[in-house]
Amino acid sequence: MSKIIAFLLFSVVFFGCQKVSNTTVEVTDLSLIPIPEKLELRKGNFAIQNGTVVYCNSTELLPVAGYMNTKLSAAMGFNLKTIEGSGKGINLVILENKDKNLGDEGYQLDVTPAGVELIANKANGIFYGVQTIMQLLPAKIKSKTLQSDVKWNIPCIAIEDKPRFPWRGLMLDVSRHYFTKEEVKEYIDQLAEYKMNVFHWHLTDDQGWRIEIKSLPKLTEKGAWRAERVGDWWQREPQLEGESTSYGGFYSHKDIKEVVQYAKERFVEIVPEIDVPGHSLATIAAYPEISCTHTVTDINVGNKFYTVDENSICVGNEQTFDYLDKIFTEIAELFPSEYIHVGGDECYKGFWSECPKCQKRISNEALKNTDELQSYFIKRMEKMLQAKNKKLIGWDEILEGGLAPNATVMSWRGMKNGIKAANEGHKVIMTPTQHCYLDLYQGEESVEPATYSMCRLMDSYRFEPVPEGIDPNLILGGQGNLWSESVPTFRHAEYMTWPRGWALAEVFWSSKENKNWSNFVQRVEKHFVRADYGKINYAQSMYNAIVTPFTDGDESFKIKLETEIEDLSIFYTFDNTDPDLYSPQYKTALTVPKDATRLRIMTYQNEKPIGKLISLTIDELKKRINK
Ligand code: TNX
Repeated sequence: MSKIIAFLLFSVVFFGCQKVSNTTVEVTDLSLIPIPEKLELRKGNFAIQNGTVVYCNSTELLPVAGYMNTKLSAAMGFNLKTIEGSGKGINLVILENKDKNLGDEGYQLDVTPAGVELIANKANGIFYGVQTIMQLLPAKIKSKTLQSDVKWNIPCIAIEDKPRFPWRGLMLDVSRHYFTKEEVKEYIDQLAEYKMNVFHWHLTDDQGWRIEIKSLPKLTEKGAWRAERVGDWWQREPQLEGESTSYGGFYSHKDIKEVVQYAKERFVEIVPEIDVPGHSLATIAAYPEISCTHTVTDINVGNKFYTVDENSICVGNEQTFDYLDKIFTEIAELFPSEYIHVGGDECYKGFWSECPKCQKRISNEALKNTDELQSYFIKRMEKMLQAKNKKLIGWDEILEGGLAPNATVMSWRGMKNGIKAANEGHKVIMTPTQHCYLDLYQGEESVEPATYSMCRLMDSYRFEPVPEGIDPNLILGGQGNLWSESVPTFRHAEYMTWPRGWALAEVFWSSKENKNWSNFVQRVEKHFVRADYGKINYAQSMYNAIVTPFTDGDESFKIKLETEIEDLSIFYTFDNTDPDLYSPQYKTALTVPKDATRLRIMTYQNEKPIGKLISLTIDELKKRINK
């Protein structure tokens, strides 16, 4: 009962003191992510039953109704009949007289015991309303097998909702590790359920070229395959002479068209990235003639190579631009997106400094240095894309040496470069590492798969994409980025993406005022249950303790323990036994007993163990102080 009261209170506080009537609905049924703009809970339910009809007032909505039926029918065990028109049941309605307030993606949902009415200006809004309906249904709806013991009730509710930002993205790097077409579709499906609308597809990098280019077949014949390795990234043994290149894969034109169509049905725009002029080792391996030294190399397997092996294409060579024109012609034809991402990040320019053709370009174009050579390259790429009716996006390094006139900047090295670009009047997508990098640790690193640096769920949730003093219209939105150096499987991609991706979905969709960390965490816990039914992996790192060793003023060594979320208790031992509810409970910074060798930590929620057992040697802890 207290949960219900808590939610009602929450509704009043966070939805502008609206009238909220008493209800029998459990909070479990009302755990919407992202949180809607306005919500009013009412008495009663609408029950979806065998025979419930979905009415569409426009043919445009038939695919949305079809999508909804596919999502619901497996668990429900029956199909929802779809009829054009209107009637008693679930009505999907595109407004003839547009409601300015709802914009292109907003919707209004009205659920009464008699029926459901979902209205919007466009099919996009209806699609997002359908996501809300699905999240209002019991968690078992996520199951792909029949759940016969469930009443498919939707609580009576009135919702008015629209996104804060037009760009709500996730990026997946399919170069460092390859993900199949089916996995990519699954990723798109998952992000769309949280009302995200951009899938940035990082298709090329030093460890693999993943898209068929018919006019340059070696890009995939050679560039898509490398020797198989499983060891730690950057510590791997390079490909050996004569070793088979059995690891990899690529997407054919047919595959790409299929994925683009799949994304379109989910109102997701795919922004393809071909990363140039750096991160191009796979390109060079396929066509050494467009590198500065023409050295023949193997595809990088995750061994150290930067500055030693060439991975920037030669910008002095005209042939480079002929090849790029071929590549981007096919890319522009395959992807309907108005944007193409050309990378531009971390370009090593050492080989350009030694290359006669690059030097000649520098003098012919009266450029000052290799930074300006990169800027020359990006400006030329912008013209190339414009001729194909596309707009250029690049990582924030494209600012170096001068920004191309109409470029959109993806700010990743913090927000500063995004701010700089916005101050020059450019559009910006904010993806700063400290909030948006889904490849980073999401909790105590000794109990996580190896990666580097930290981005907790809380760090993602507290992200504010619009810096003070910047015109908010120039900030298109933001994006979570999943780089896949240490992501060898799709299950692990899910683990790294959720729940941080849910936090970002709320940052990009919901209004600032409606965000609330502790309420979000409660909803996340409900979504864990939903993900379990959907067999979707996620991380529970938010339950692990935060361990911070420090030296006090008098130089004595102490350890602070905290939790990322509320209502957890921490128990610990120094005596080499596993802690439980009866071990010492953490209250204040710990002083390490003189001869202790190891600290063990366990968190509890409602007296039940949760999270992972953390076990750290005192030496490890000491080392962390100076890090
Ligand atoms: C930087 S972000 C990169 C990627 C790496 C990533 C690892 C960016 C534009 N470049 O190539 O995969 O860090 O976190």
